[in-house]
Amino acid sequence: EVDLQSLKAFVLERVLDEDPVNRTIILLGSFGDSTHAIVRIEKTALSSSMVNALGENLEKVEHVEKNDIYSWFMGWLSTAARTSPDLKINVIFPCTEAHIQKYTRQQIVMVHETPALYKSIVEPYISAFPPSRTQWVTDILAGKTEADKILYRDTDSATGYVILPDMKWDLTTLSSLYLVAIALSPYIRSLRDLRRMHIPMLKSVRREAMRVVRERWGLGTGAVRFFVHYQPSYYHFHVHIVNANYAGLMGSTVGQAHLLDDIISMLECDVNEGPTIFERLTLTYGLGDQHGLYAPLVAAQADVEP
Ligand code: M7G
Repeated sequence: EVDLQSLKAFVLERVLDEDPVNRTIILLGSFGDSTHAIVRIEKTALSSSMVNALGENLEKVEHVEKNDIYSWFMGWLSTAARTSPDLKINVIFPCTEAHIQKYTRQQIVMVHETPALYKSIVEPYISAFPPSRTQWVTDILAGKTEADKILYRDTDSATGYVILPDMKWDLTTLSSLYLVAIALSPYIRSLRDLRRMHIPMLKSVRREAMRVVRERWGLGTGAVRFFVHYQPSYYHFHVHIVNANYAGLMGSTVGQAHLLDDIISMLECDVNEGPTIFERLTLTYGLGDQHGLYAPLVAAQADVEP
């Protein structure tokens, strides 16, 4: 159990990544023993209540510069103004080498994954993950964790799924609303496994998520963006559901994010007998140099005619 005490005891080993635009920093370290922990720290969004009473809440300002009609300052909030949290902290403990790789700043290279490369390199890579990698998914689906957060559940074992807030979301800032829909079935590991028979489930995710965000948060039609990652971090099928206006979003990069609406449409257009569209497509995406697929896929690119 990670708590304030362990966070206070955190010993930094190195900074894995930092992003001044998103106001995040990702640290690798430990809570005093040899077990690695990743701590991701993000400055929370400004709450309107704080800004509404800016006059009362500002304790100190330092003047930086003035030029004609332009002035800029650094400001400090009074302790009394701190009614909402300053930081959102995500901890992965104990973390694996795969987590360290994922959160380490990386050089990206675009690769083409042909169906043949999927079969020879990617499919074995996915199959090699131990089930413990998606223990958090299993626990959610079994109702063991985050049970009080479930927003919708379709219990059909083949076509069912759950919708709940993504751990990326702070649960309050509507403009960065982030939910995730997770299929109950473990047999769809990624985009590559989607078939026409999954269309009803995909449409149901779209419909029910729209209903949930309308009923709970008053968001209208078209207010959220549905997408699927390829490559994902976790090979248990899930759909990202994110406020369409959320711009500062990593993870919606071209190549990695595939619109759910396009996926549904592609499956619907795919009326051929034989291998289905996601078995036939060459998929192109960026891979970081720390990714487990980087070395084999980059090496194989010489044989690919894009
Ligand atoms: P992904 O496309 O596999 O990987 O998405 P990404 O992290 O590179 O985007 C997995 C999604 O599940 C991400 O949006 C994660 O933030 C989210 N997620 C991961 N974990 C471990 C949890 C969790 O334990 N609970 C919840 N609610 N969401 C999680």
